[in-house]
Amino acid sequence: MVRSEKRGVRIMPLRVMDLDKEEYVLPGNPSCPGCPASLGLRMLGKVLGPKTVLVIPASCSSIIQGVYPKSSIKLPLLNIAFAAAASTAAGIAAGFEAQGKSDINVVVWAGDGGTVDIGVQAISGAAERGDNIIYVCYDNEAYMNTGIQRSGATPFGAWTTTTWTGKKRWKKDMPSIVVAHKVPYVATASIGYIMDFAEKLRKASKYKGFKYIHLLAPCPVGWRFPPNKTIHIGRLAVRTGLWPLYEVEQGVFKLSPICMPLLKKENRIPVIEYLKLQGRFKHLREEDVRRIQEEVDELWDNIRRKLEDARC
Ligand SMILES: Cc1ncc(C[n+]2csc(CCOP(=O)(O)OP(=O)(O)O)c2C)c(N)n1
Ligand code: SF4
Ligand SMILES: [Mg+2]
Repeated sequence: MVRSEKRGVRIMPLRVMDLDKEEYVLPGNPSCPGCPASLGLRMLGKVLGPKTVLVIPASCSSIIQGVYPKSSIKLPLLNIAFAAAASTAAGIAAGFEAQGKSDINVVVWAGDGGTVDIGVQAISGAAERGDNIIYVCYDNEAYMNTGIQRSGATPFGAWTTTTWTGKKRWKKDMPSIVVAHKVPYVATASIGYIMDFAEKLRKASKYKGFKYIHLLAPCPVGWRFPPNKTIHIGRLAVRTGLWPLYEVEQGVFKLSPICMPLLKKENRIPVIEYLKLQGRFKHLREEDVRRIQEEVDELWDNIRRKLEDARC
């Protein structure tokens, strides 16, 4: 590994054969078919390995983990109140540091409700202090575990049980909020590109300080699509430009290689191709779809500007 202030951490690309053969999420757990949370957690174990402690606030994942004394997750795990996840992880990391155990990954694995709404003050505190943790938000864009209520991460237009006619507000840009704390590593990822997520997890583990990965996690139950389409929807989110994959390493914005072609509008799939596959968007009017498309095009104009600034 090479560490450089300007270029960030440079490591050899991760291959499937480099992943831990061990399964850290056991079969037979209570996740729904096609669940993105169990898939993401499975990959997390395979990248970070046994020297990992998980902190999980209330969410679908706290159901997937099982009921004490049984557990489907073969890693030390603390289930914690929503608002306390980042601060609890910070305390655990400080404890390990005091004991000279610097090789243990302390990871928060939290939903979007537990992150962008309820957990935000503890995240901000941990990020500002530079606490040595990895925070992963798996974003299924609603409070799924309690029956699909809208969160700050629910996108514009989406149906939830508390936005019957479609959400009227735009999705909260949590990765940018974390970037504003000047932490060493922030990245976006999608379950649709699982090896990209794996690579970003590995990179996060090489940095000391607060690391944040925001993982888009298409949920068949809440988004209303068949369970065999989780990966497809996760890829379409990226390829329409709705969910750009990027890293901000030591303050430097980098578009992930998968997304480079999307800088040209003609390479982006129209957003309607993503929206029409999901029941949560079936009520959208043509003008709603047009607004979403315009928002995406504007987002990519901003990305182009950011890349130009980074080159200066
Ligand atoms: C303080 C508190 N309020 C409400 C709940 C009920 N609750 C449990 S899980 C959950 C939904 C969490 O949503 P999110 O963080 O997005 O995770 P997901 O369920 O989508 O995986 C809620 C509201 C709780 N456990 N604690
Ligand atoms: S509701 Fe969605 S995120 Fe929750 S367990 Fe089911 S598929 Fe997974
Ligand atoms: Mg959620």
